Amino acid sequence: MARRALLLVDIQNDFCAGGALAVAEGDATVEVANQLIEWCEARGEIVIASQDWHPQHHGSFARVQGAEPFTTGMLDGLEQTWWPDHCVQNTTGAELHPLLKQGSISACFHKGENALIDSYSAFFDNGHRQETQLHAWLQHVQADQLIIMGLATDYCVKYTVLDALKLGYQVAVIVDGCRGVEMQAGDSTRAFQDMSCAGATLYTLEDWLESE
Ligand code: VGL
Ligand code: ZN
Repeated sequence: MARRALLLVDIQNDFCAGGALAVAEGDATVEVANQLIEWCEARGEIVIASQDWHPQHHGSFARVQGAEPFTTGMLDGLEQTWWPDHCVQNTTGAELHPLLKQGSISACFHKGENALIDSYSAFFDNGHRQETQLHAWLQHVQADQLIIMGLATDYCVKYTVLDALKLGYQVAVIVDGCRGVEMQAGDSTRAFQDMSCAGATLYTLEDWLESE
């Protein structure tokens, strides 16, 4: 039997208002997430989350590289954006948003723990060199359909969705549950197009709740 899981991507303080890498309207994703969590609770569907979880001196941090935040360079052979320090392990910034209904989250998957490489996808690092526990866990619970939303549209949501599709999951993306960094205007729109072209189905929360 097909099983579904709601995957909440990086709804963490540092990506929300007042955070180190705040995404415009990042907090607006929390209400959408809570409605989807309730929807899952009512149906006994699985809820899981990912957390960006960097060591203090992660190689993607501009400070570590002596670079200006939001410029780019090379990290371990891959093009890399240099970010402000964010989501440092065991700090408040790395915690899930306090208003997120976390009681039903049955597992949380950390990524970005290797200081030498960044990891936007919740499944693999950016070089596809190492895997998190996420795919194995989903296989174990026999989930083959994912509902994905969170932060940030143009980075972690996008790469998580693209990897999920490559791994064979059926993927629904809840568009109004996502917000983007938007380094360039239009990045979020292009990210949704990329996800859709790769096979994801895009829904608003309202569409999703009505279609089910
Ligand atoms: C993210 C930039 C750096 C994200 C994580 O969660 O989208 N973006 N690290
Ligand atoms: Zn990060």
